[in-house]
Amino acid sequence: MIKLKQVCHGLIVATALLSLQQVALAKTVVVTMTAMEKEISIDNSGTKYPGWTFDGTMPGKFVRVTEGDTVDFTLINPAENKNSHSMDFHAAQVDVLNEFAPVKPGEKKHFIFQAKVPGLFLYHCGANPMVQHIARGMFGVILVDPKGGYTKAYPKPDREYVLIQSQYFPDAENYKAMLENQGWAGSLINGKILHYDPVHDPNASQVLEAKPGERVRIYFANANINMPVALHPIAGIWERVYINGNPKNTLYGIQTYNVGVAEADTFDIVPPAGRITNNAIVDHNMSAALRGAITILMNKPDADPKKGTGNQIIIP
Ligand SMILES: [Cu+2]
Repeated sequence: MIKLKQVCHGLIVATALLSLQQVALAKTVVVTMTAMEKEISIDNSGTKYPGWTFDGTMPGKFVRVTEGDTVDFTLINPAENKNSHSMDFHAAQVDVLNEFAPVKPGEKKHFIFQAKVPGLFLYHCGANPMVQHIARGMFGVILVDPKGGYTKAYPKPDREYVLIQSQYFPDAENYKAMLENQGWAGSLINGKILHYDPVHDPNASQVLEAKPGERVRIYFANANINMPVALHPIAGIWERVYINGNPKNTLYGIQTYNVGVAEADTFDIVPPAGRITNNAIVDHNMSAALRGAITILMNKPDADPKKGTGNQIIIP
């Protein structure tokens, strides 16, 4: 009887220690972004566009935290900007009228939230007219890695890439056309038409790379204004799709997965071992593919070891 009590007591202590450890492991991640109304390039030949951006790039930076972490966020809107801007993190559960409120030029906004749900989430500016702020470039993704880490159900990938698709409206002032989905002339992948497709654009200098047989994980977000994305890896099959990037929502053996507007999902592909292959990751809605939503993944033994790791998870 005493022994049993001791065992129980030991278990309780161990459990308490474990939860203490989990609390201790959760960290605060400080994220600062500056709204920048500046000219950007929307293709591989340098075509200029009057962007509205977070930190000067479309998309904004890749934010990565672990489930349970606290995000300590500040948005700076410099006085030289003409418009109010805001931040809407889809990973946050807060008050739209408070944390996500617009910030006037010359002001800044600070808020914190706990990233309680694992997965891949869009973030974007929500200032009025929101359609224009997103179309002009104010979006990105935040990845909340599951606190359990890699498991059999969520295996460690060999390479990771972020791809964010959005629509290009050349008339940046005409937000009414954006609302009606009129006049869109390009599909942007990480801010550029045919960004990683030298097959269709001789000016493209980058592709995604992996070695044959490696597990390649694609974090994909749909930042379109009005159109879903039919994501398909030509000459391949998605080995798994984690809906919303959450390992609890896993599908297997998927040819095409429809990603709704403002949805972000995680896709694993494992190209065959022992041979060189290429995949073209496309939006199978042809109107989008042929306007720029094609990305080449090359699978070859001499794949650049840096690609799909570190600061090359979003290839510039
Ligand atoms: Cu904005």
